[in-house]
Amino acid sequence: MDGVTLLSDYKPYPFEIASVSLTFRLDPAATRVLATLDVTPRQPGADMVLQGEDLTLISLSLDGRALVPGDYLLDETGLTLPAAGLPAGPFRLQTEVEIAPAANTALEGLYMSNGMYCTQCEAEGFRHITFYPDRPDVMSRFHVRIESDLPVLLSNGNPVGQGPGWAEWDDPWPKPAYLFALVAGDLRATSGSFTTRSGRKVDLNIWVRPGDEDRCDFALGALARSMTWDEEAYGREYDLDLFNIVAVDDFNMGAMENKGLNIFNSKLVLASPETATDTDYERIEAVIAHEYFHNWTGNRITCRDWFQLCLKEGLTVYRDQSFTRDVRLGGLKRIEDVAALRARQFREDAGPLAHPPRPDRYKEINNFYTATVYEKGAEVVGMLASLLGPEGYRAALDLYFDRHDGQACTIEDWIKVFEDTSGRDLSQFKLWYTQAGTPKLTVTEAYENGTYTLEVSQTTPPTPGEEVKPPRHIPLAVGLLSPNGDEVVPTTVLELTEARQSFRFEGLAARPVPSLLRGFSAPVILDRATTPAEQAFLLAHDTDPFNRWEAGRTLARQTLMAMARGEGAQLDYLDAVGRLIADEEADPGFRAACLRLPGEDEIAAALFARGDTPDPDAIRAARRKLMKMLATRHGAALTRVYDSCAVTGPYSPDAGPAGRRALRLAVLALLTTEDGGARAAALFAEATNMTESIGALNLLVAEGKGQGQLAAFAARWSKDPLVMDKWRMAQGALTPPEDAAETVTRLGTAPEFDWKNPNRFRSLLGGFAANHAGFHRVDGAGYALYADWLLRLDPLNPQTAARMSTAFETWRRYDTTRQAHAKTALARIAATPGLSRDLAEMVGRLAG
Ligand code: 0A1
Ligand code: ZN
Repeated sequence: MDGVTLLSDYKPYPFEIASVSLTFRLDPAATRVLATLDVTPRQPGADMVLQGEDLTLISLSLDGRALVPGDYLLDETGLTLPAAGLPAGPFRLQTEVEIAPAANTALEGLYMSNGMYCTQCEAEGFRHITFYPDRPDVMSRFHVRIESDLPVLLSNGNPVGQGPGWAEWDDPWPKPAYLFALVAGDLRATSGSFTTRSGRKVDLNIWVRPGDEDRCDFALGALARSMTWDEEAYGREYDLDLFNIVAVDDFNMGAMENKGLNIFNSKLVLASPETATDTDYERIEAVIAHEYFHNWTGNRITCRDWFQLCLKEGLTVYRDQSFTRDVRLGGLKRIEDVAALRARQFREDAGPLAHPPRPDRYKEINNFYTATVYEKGAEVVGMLASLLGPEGYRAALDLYFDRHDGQACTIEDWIKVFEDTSGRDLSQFKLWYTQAGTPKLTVTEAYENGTYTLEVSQTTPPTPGEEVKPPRHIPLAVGLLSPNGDEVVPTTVLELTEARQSFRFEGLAARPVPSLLRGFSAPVILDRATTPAEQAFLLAHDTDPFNRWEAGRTLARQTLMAMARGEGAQLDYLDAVGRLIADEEADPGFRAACLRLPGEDEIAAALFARGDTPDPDAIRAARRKLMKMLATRHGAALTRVYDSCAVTGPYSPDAGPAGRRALRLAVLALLTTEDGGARAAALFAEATNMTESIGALNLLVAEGKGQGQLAAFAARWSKDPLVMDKWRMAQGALTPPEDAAETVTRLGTAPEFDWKNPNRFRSLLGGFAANHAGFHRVDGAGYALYADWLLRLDPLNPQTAARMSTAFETWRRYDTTRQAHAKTALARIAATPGLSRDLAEMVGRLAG
């Protein structure tokens, strides 16, 4: 098939490369890379294929003998050495190539960012550095020499020598090329140390540009917390004497787990109270943990091929989510994770880009760093943990590390450790990895003579290329409450394996109220006829914090759906919110999560799922109207909360004060619909931290106000691009829809807007894509503008252009006028000559 890679075509690499030695003579326009590969053939008669793209070959030799063009084949994908010219035993292959890091705008391979050299090799970036088997199952020991006048020269592993203009590094752990990293620049370290529980002292450094050193302390603390947690929760220790983190300004993703030398997008390292929000702090801690945890789940045990990406990513996300739950407020974290899963992964699963956590084909692997691989991959690990219980899960993980350390593995290997430790057959469970789509559970119930029966049926709608969906193995956590609110059956995990099953609970004194899918025990959609009164009851009484929130969310969503169809608001909802505002016992962060209304995209998805055609303008109007109704009805109580829960004293990003600030802002969002923005303007004027400053500004912008505050903010922060990203994001995402496209155009054409930097591009265009009614404007102006920007970015940075194209994944939900505009925009992109493989694959799938 044309340009398609298939899982079923996997073949082991026929050569072993025990060690590789690299020398980099750094130069912005003409860097020389000399590579020496020690090769042992494993399969007689095999050609040796080395990937290499955009490399100028200077020389090539085998066991010291120079090769000439007739000895090899060179094309735009790489170099092939025919078997006939290769020795039968071990040999040494040497290459020299030239590359141009300063011209590398794709930010893949070796590139420059603000005068510093850095690398990004996952998934297939190493082929832009030198000729090499650029696949994760080829693991070798790397020795690296860097020659440059820059003061700081870093690579993986341990430093083994340095002098004026050079440094050498040696990584004792064999690794695939995607974990290679090099950094060179004028950098400053914030340093610390960590002693592992077996007594190894590890030096920790966070490297940043001069001037940013004062924003590294939080990240350094987060790293030490992660190291401790992995020892305690998984028994995993760090395995080198040095752990370096480098912050770079131009980066396509969040961060990268290169062995001993993590490279981070600077927005996920740098934090100070004045410049970072509570959410930024939480994210920084989670991503530091995520990359650190990869040292075992990803680096020591890696993936056999890129189809197995969720082996490392799903597990590592599960690990970082568990870490955050342990170090912050667990119940609230689960709520945030599920809200994000639904917003991104359920949306993906319901549209043209749906794919299984382990896909079986791709054109461009970079397009599969998705919510399904990461977040659904984590849910699948969480289901294994709840099916086996904490001890069973830990036993399986211990076996995984014992059995597979140093290997490149598959999902089959992973499932086998769970089968071997539990004695259970998980072949049906494996469908979670190999099939796309979100199962729907339909629940009916009966109560008679003290016996309560739940009848559960499951179906999964077809997804692109997958019509037949057999039943899945689903853990369904259930509790039962008595009518007076006591828990009569504590959480029990039911296992669904059939299309239809029933479960009986006996000896009950009265008909219970069920609390289903506690803790969101499986990534499914629950469909059960329920009344607003029952949801309000659960919101008040459920012992499971997730389900309390879920009940409130369901009430809010149903009210908003009804209002978007022109019906009135539900009184049960309005009253339940009143009780919640007054409930001083409940955690403030939890109350904040309950007070935030579902977003416009979530309402649109819910309407579409029940067969309606969502109208973005009606949805927006309904949401604003409901906020106003809440403010009118509960104004006095809201004002009391707002006035009484201000956080004073020195700033701390901990969950306690962050939750109080979140509650205050959630309350302010409601009050702002009624007070003309007076309180938000006052908060903006007096705020001493970014959480409140940008929180207040967001609310003003959403009201179509805040021009003065926007100008003041820009005047204060114009020299700080990461802070200005928040300013751009606010305007892209929240400017009222009629003005949004024009605002984005104005900001995007301003001279200071460096759209080639992915953070800048994402803040403005990603913000705009989240402006539901603005992006989906009925005249198609939103789609057209967005397509223009994707086409502008694609020739320079295909990866980011392709990722951002997912804004179009929901176009089939809307009316035929909007659909026609979206199709026109996608067709215009598809018809553009020279489109990257990344974006071409995405628009093909989006339009399909
Ligand atoms: N493995 C990293 C994510 C990552 C993936 C691809 C990249 O470039 C294309 C960069 C980073 C992680 O999970 O954090
Ligand atoms: Zn990861």
